[in-house]
Amino acid sequence: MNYEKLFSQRVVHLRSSVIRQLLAVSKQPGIISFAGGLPNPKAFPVEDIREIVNKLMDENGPNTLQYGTTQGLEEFREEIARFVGHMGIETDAEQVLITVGSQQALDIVGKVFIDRGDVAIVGLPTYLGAINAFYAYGANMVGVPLDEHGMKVDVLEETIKKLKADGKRVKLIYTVPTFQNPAGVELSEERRKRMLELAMEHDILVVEDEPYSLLRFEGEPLKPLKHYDTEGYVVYLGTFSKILAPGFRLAYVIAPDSLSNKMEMAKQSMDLCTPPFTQHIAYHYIRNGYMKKHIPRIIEMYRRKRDIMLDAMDEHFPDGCSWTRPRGGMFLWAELPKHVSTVEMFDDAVKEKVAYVHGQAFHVDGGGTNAMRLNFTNASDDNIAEGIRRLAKVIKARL
Ligand code: PMP
Ligand code: G9A
Repeated sequence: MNYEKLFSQRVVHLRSSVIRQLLAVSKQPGIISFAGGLPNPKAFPVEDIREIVNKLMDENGPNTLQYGTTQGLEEFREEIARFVGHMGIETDAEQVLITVGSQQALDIVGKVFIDRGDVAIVGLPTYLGAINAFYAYGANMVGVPLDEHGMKVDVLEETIKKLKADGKRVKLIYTVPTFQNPAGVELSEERRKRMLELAMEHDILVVEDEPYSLLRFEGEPLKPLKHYDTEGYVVYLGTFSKILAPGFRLAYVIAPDSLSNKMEMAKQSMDLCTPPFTQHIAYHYIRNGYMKKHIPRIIEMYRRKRDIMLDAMDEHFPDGCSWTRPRGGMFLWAELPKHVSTVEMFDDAVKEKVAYVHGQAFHVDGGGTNAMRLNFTNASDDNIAEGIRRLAKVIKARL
């Protein structure tokens, strides 16, 4: 059968994710992987979950195994509304839509907003999963560079004006404001406000994707853009993947009712509903105070791992390399001398049994050729130090 003849036009826009492909490489024996954005398995609260599941089965078993509403379990949505209230987002259960990971939320955003050729503005670099989700709907992705304070809003303004002058339809700005994936940087308060102002001035949606904001090792929390949003320009995406367990595939979108309804319709045809089973567990996890105790434990572990990685890089990486020093999250971003291609170097690294994601994967403009993203949360403490030694050896050989 020749499927090619039958494929829809949409498949042209489907791209395979380098990160997903690398998960297989990471599983090779002896490899120390800084590639995938995987939480540390020791950060999964296995015993607490066992306790909650037993209790749920005793008290409410059949209910957790039934279909649920597309919007999500009502008491869980109410709990989430309270949870984000502590971060400065004023909302209610009606504005909360539970999704199968925030990856699904990105897909829903694409489905609801992007027609072929519509512009989505993203960071240089930005999260690969968002690039692929928007690209699948035919988005024209335009990049705006970041520095240590996040997306450069002056360049953002110029970019929007130019795109509009060229007759382009700019639909959304995608941002990961806190401990950005992949660069690890934070969008400053001033820039958050300016980004929202620009969105309002030019009638563009802001998609604020915040998986990492609660994994803060130091510094004062900044308010989300959604906090400043009185007019419904911001769609906020949160997830339990990094503060509970990615295997739950549980996340949420906060959007004004009219938009939330449209997103709910888009979700109906994808999966009918997010698994009620995991929603019930997560609801108990937050409601009964487990989450409050758990997050500080993850922070302590990840802060230590970040420090081990930074210390090892200070010791072993050669001159001419630079890297970010994230104050939270799961990633740092390293740049090597311009002539070193991290795509070409990857095979050398795998031979030395260490893996990373090359910078180009996170660039919509072909940039990032001499950069790499390093995840510091998944490997054991000893392996972080050893992996950095191996990586430094590979880089030195290239230089
Ligand atoms: N957005 C960003 C910025 C991410 O880093 C990730 C996961 N690495 C996701 C979305 C998807 O997360 P999930 O689907 O597990 O909620
Ligand atoms: O496993 C995934 O695809 C989620 C992690 C994303 C990342 O590494 O950025």
